[in-house]
Amino acid sequence: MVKKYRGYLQLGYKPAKDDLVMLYKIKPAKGVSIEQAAEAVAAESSIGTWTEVATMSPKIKKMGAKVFDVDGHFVKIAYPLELFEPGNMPQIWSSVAGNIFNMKDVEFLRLEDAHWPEKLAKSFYGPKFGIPGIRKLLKIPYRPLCGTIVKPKLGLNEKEHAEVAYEAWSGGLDIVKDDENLTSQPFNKFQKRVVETLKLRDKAEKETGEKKMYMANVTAETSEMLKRAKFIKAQGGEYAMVDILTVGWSALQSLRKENEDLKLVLHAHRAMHGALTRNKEHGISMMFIADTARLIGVDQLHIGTAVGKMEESKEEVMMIGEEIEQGFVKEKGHHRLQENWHGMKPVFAVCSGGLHPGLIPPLMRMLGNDIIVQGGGGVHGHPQGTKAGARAMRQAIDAVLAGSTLREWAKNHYELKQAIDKWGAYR
Ligand code: CAP
Ligand code: MG
Repeated sequence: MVKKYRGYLQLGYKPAKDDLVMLYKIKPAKGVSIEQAAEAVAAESSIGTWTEVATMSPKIKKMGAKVFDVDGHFVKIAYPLELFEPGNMPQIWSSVAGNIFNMKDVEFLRLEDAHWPEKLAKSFYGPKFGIPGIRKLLKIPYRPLCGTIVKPKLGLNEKEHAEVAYEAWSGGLDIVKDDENLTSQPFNKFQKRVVETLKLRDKAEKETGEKKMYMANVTAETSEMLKRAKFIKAQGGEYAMVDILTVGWSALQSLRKENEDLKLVLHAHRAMHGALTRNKEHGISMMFIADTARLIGVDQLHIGTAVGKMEESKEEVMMIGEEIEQGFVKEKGHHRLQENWHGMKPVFAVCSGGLHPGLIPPLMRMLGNDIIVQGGGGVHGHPQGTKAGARAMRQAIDAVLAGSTLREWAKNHYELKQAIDKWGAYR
């Protein structure tokens, strides 16, 4: 194959403070060297195309991305800041997560991570509340937060939905969330659901003396989504849930901008991420999606569980948890680049998907207390129903905090006993 991309290979270049650094895993196409494939990626994602063009100038050449490190299939590329429009996430993705996945020069390409320069990072809002803000709002300083997703995913009407939420709150859960595909269908309209559910939230708060949160799903066309978020606020809601990949970065940025005034806690669901993240040879990592979500400014983000129903490794879940919750993270293997979040608030990691009380101990051992534990099936599937399921979840968390095993704790906690009789208990 003819060498078409020239000048992008600058091994040994030391990235400037303002460069955006990307880590890719590249499997070159047959007959293409890793260096050639890396140059093709650097060119197409910055200033180049498949041939030299007469309109190129030495000044523009300088703006080209630089392949500065090649280690086996792993390639690091530095991008000058001026390639990017501050505060425009779609533009950044169009550049470094765009055309390059479909180039003939690469057989496979996986975007592993980014290191964001301060100037670019700070052009985004970042989380409004983050972990400290959420803990303050809920008045829960230390323990993991605990929630449920109303199930069945679809089909309950507004009043039935609110009743299920009420049972969950009464049983001891902090948070109730809509499922990702419940928005405003004829059988369950958004506005009526919010009104009914918040009514019972108030009742549950009065009865339990605890703060209770309802995360209504605002996912919709952008202007409609903003209307729904405003409606939540007007009704006294404190949270909005959004499916960040299906609405897209532009819509998420609009919601975050509106949220400067609304001041809702933003919960980020990530349906569809598997289409990008699951293939470890090709696509976009959850790490990069998580970076993007933190920069734009969600307050809570699903990161997986490693012990539940979704495919993901323990290492991956832990690394993403650190990435969104810490102020500084070190480079790790070929999966994560060093990151300094420049004071940007930490995002609360949400663990959801196939969880039940018996899985709480390994989950907390793996990720600590700064997690939001959510169980859908693992709450409403309890032999005695939702309220007992909620109790069993809280009991499992209490057991771990008290340093007890679940089996020991279950001797005096009947709901927990029933849950582990059904689903088992893990250490
Ligand atoms: C959990 C859940 C979540 C997925 C997403 C569901 O329900 O509400 O959407 O787990 O997980 O509908 O499946 P269950 P992730 O507790 O009943 O499994 O974001 O990690 O992909
Ligand atoms: Mg769901």
